[in-house]
Amino acid sequence: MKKKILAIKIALFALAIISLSCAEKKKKINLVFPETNLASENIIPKPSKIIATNSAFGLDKNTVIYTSQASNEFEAVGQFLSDKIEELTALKIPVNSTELETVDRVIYINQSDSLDLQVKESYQLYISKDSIIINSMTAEGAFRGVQTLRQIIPEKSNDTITDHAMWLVPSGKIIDSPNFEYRGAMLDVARHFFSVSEIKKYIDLLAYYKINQLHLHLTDDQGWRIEIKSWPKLTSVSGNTEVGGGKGGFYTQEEYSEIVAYATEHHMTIIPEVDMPGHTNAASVAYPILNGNGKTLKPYTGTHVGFSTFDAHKDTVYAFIDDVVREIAALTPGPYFHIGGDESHVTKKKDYILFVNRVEKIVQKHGKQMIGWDEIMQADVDSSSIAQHWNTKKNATDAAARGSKIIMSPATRAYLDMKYDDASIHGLDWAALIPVDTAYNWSPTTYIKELKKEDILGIEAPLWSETIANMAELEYLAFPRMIGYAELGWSTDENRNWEDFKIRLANQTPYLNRMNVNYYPSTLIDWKKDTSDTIPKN
Ligand code: TNX
Repeated sequence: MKKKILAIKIALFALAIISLSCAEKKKKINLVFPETNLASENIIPKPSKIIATNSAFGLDKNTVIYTSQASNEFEAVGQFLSDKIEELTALKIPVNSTELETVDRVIYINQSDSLDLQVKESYQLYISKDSIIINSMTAEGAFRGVQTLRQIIPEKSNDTITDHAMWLVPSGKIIDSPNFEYRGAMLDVARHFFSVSEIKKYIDLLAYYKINQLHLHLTDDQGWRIEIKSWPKLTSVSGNTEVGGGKGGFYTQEEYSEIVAYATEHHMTIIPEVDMPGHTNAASVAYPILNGNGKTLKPYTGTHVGFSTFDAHKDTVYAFIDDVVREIAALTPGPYFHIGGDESHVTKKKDYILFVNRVEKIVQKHGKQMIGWDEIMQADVDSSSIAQHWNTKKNATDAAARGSKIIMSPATRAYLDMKYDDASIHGLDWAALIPVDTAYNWSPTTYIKELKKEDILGIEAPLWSETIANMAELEYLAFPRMIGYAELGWSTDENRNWEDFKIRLANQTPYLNRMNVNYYPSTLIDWKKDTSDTIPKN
């Protein structure tokens, strides 16, 4: 039955293409395109396979988008593509319109069960003179394919081929699949607060490079950033402080849901982090009963770490955590809840272990999978819980030994808050200086040689915000390094090469400028200056 429906779908689609290309032949038999080369386009992350056919698809006012009707999600991906084409070209491309009169060419976003599509994010992109077809099993895969397509639509139209503007998309075939299922960025909104609109802009930029996880570090010593209705003082008292004495801020539950919904539209998972038992001064200032360090509490706006802790022996603490996890889990469609667990220097080791063991049960009770910084592996955590490696190799190898997956965020390679070099105006340097090439030139698979590829869930680049207080400063540290981390997550080691990446990165400036991104203009990169030339391959 399923096969029959599929056959009908394919036949209908073929008919549409044939009738369109007939119309094309009648009207525009003479379209002659300059030679193109899909294989030398500046696509990031690098796709698994590209075969160029050296012609072009002419994107113009007579192009339409059709999508699979398998679910509404495919139509939403088509609408997303149409919106992005409009931002770039001002063309208004209809999606699933029923009026076929003026159609010359079609972009078809197709649900496919082809065995060549290995995982849900895999896609195939076929570009010919008459049609562009994106095949994928899921809307998520189609969305990743759409990002590739966006990257190969030129900034400028060609106005000499026909009597109206046409954007020439190089023809050929791209077969693509992610190397890691988890490709993340983390933003610390606790040390400095970032608004909903700033986070949305970060999501826009991350999604363009196929990042699929955004981890929000929502609480720390300096502030608590998410409304918890059953413990209102968390935000009424501790939502208003931040590093350096600024005004801070917090997300109401409605605003947080708005971020989650925006991420979902971009096929991105929001991972909430409530850091504990350390990094909890702000929570204890609001509710002193939680405090376990025996000291007098006051708001903290400095940048030291490791002085605060919850009391691991009080039932009230676990009742509090149960409420917090319950309320946040209810706003979280994604599978993960991050409990922090780092740098609990004033928690006794046996208390730390007891605490993590109990909190894991709470996270599981609310239907989520626990992630924690690598220290959590000192406790007796379940193999379903995930370690985020930032510092201690032994914690990562212990995680693998017990069957837990690992997210790779080694501070010396993947920390976006490290300075690029001595001239950097923002950032810290306790782990390393991380220039753009060092950020790119390592492998999440072999960085800890005792780990196997299967032990690793993926990569995440954390951006701690002690030294950054606004979007321009965030962008300075995140870009261009984040673009390299996106490639480390998606492309295989065999398919990555600094010399080749460097050129593709240099050619991101039209996009970054259009998005008004304050990227760090590293002198390691020969940045493309304007939109009329392309930095050539050697
Ligand atoms: C260490 S990395 C921390 C954070 C700081 C960061 C600054 C980790 C799990 N903890 O609390 O913000 O260094 O680079």
